[in-house]
Amino acid sequence: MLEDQDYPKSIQFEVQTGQFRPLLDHTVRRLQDMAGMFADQVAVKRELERGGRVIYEFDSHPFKTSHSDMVLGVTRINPGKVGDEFFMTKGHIHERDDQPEIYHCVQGEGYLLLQTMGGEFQAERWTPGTISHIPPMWAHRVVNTGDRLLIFLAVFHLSAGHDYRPIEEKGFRKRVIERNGQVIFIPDNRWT
Ligand code: M6P
Ligand code: ZN
Repeated sequence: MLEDQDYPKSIQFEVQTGQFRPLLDHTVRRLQDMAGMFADQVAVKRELERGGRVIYEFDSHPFKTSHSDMVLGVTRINPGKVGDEFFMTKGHIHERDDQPEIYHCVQGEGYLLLQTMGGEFQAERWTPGTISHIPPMWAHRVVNTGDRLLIFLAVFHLSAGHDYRPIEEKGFRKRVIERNGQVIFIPDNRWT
């Protein structure tokens, strides 16, 4: 006998707003939630005194069954910078070492940064329609380098788990900043 949760289900995704219906789980990340992740701490302090902006929001919709649980996520990163560094997600690596993920850029432009624990680094350029496979054991962060909202979908297994510590401690090898109107990558000095 199948249980209720084991029947196929569909939800609705609205491309323009980047929102699901029904919405089960919503998280807002403001500058104060990730203040240590930006290089320019003078700019961080100045921003926080003014209240701190919302950097990004994400919604997740777990499809739970009695056997295996997938999650659909959508993240909306605001356009903006802290100092000269573009708004980005905190970034994480999966707790389980056998768990990949797929990201799909729906709107906006930027980069997906990927990194192994051994320090291998890769950046994928994103435009609307880019779909990236994140293999197991690669940490991942998305940076919005455009002037509009960057919206991306994520598909992963609920059991993957989120480990934020390695990124909180050492960041990614490269930061994405604006210099003279250009988007450039500069090394994070914790890696040199
Ligand atoms: C995507 C998925 C989620 C993740 C979210 C925000 O929707 O990868 O699992 O939580 O982005 O990213 P982070 O957890 O790095 O803040
Ligand atoms: Zn992930």
